[in-house]
Amino acid sequence: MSVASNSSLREQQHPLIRQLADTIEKVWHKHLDLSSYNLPAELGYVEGKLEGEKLTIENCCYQTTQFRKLHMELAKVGQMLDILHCVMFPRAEYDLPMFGCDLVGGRGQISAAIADLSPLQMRGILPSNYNSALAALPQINFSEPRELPQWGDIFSEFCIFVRPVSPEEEQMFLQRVENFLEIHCQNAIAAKPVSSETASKLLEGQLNYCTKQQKNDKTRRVLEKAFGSDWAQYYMTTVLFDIPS
Ligand code: BLA
Repeated sequence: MSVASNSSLREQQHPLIRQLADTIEKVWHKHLDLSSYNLPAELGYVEGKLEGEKLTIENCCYQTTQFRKLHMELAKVGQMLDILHCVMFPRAEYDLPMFGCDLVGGRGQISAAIADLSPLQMRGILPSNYNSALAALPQINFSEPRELPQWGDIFSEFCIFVRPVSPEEEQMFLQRVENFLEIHCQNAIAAKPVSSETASKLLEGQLNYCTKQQKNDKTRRVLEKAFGSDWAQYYMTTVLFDIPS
């Protein structure tokens, strides 16, 4: 799916979502050698109805040497709900964490802003180069931190999950996600393939990550209400959090 076809929906989104979508694409294009990734044809652009409002979903997907899938999705439910979802799925041959980000807002207010570089090795340990780079970022505080749901044990100690309450906090979040992406892309392109033993552990970690994310009832409910439960299940397990083979 081309960048241009995403622009229409992007222009109607909450400004923070628009800015974050632009930032993600900017950093990807700056560091990575992007190849196309073909989603099943019927899933690039999707429309449904949720409580009488139109739900529109636009997907943008790439792959690279180090990533089996780079996925960014923008969704909009009438004037009620704006969503940005982004996940960078590493290939198991590289010891890289999972970048994930979700922004959910409506009526001018972002209610959930979450971003993380999540460890895939057992016992939740990030690769040491990530640990030191992330620990070196300036300390930031948000006035409304949010509590992670039960399945949220996949996230790292560097995870940010907040309700940004001001333009300043929105920009602080945006800046932090850009930092995460810069650190991630720079480490990814320098990464060397790992042993097959390590790769199978990383694969298991990715399986665990995707399985936990599939437990997000809030995401599921939006999709179920608009498209039915079978489609929601199909979408969550093939597009949002497909388990690698
Ligand atoms: C929360 N996700 C939510 C919420 C909605 C969605 C409506 C509730 C917002 C709130 O509580 O304020 C909906 N998110 C969607 C939909 C899509 C989507 C419909 O991406 C896609 C079409 N979610 C992710 C990723 C992360 C993530 C990659 O997709 C994290 C890296 C996290 N979203 C996440 C978390 C919550 C959330 C932790 C809060 C869940 C809770 O409080 O139970």
